[in-house]
Amino acid sequence: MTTTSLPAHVPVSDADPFAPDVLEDPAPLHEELREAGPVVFLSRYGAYALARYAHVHAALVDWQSFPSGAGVGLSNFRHETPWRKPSLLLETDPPRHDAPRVVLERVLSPRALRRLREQWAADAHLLVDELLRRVAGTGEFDAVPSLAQAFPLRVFPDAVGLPQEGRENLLPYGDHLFNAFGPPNELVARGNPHIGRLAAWVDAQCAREVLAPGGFGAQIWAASDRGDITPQQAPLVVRSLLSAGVDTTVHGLAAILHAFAANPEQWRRVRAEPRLLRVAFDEAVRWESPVQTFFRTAQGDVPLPGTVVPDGEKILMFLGAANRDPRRWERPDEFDLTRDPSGHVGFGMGIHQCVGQHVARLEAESVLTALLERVETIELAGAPVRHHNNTLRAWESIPVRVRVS
Ligand code: HEM
Ligand code: OVM
Repeated sequence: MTTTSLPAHVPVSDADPFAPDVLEDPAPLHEELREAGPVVFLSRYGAYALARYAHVHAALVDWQSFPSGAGVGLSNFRHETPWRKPSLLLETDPPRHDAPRVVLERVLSPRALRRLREQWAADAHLLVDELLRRVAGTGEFDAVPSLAQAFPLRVFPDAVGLPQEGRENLLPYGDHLFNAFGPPNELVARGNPHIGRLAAWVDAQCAREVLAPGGFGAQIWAASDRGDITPQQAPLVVRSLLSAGVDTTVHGLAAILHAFAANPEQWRRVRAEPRLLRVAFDEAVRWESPVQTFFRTAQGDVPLPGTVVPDGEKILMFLGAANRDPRRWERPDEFDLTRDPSGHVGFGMGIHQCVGQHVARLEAESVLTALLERVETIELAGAPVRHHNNTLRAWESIPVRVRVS
């Protein structure tokens, strides 16, 4: 960006939201952007930033002015070729978005998930029992591999109907995909050598013959038999599940486990009042915002407070900053089970709002319910370590100590 192309009337920041120090702790940048004004121009990327709740919310619900079809990463599909075929959900606008969306809403509805409840509850009890037996001496373990990764990897690929072989590709594929929404920095460069092989495996799993009967994948193919979507669309809809369904829940579970370990009094509270668990996961998603950012692209010259975003320019929405905007939330930095977190934008808002959120909630409820029955206290047993990703707020390691009842 040259100074001649700086927009008038907008505060300008040369900060890099994807730099390692910001990924380590984005809070200082979030506050800076929220306080600078409703819209801030990011000179490094030539993109417009929204960090206040009201404006992030307004952009999310106005898909006509802020469409997704030119990509929800920094890359502008009007000018650049996407690294993979665009998603029929995430990277598509109405009317093309409608049919795939209706199909996935049906396959992942709370009603449809009822048949998984008992199985997932049993799986969670088994996992927690095995884990607590293994750590019986000290009660110490790393909550990331032992719970946050172990549970989704145990239940989600089965629910989709994937074969056993190659499941280890799911997390690295998602990690690269979420990095690729950001700029082509070091994180993306490190994934590039592997993504051809990972993407080939993911694409191959979307074929009808590969997917076990009864699973989410087979149900998507059945929807194409009914004519709800075309047989050409079915594999790409399956790909959305494999893209968005694993890393998100791993880091969502890590977020809630970290939230409780760092706030042991909140665990005591939910032990006393287990019905608080329902709100706990949404409060953790608000507090941590496992998906931190998504872009949109201005359709026409779009007026925003104090400026006009020219047609075709990228807008970066800071979901994590909106979810801690003091204009919207009291004591926003506190993980607090007595607050009402509804209205948070951690799952997005509007027509693209997370279609898998009931799956994520059921996974969290299964694991936390199993823990609640056995674990009296939980606390940090060491310094947790972040995993850096251009889009995801993630943990590499969360050492915890539990006392078992
Ligand atoms: C959309 C977050 C779990 C599938 C979204 C969006 C967010 C999000 C913020 C909106 C994207 C946008 O507006 O551009 C999360 C978080 C999760 C989670 C924080 C876990 C804690 C899941 C799961 C699945 C899933 C488990 C699949 C089973 C999708 C899909 C979309 C989406 C397919 C695109 C929907 C559309 O464009 O209509 N998610 N997600 N997500 N999510 Fe999730
Ligand atoms: C998709 C997709 C990929 C990544 C994330 C997402 C958060 C969706 O392929 O549809 O939603």
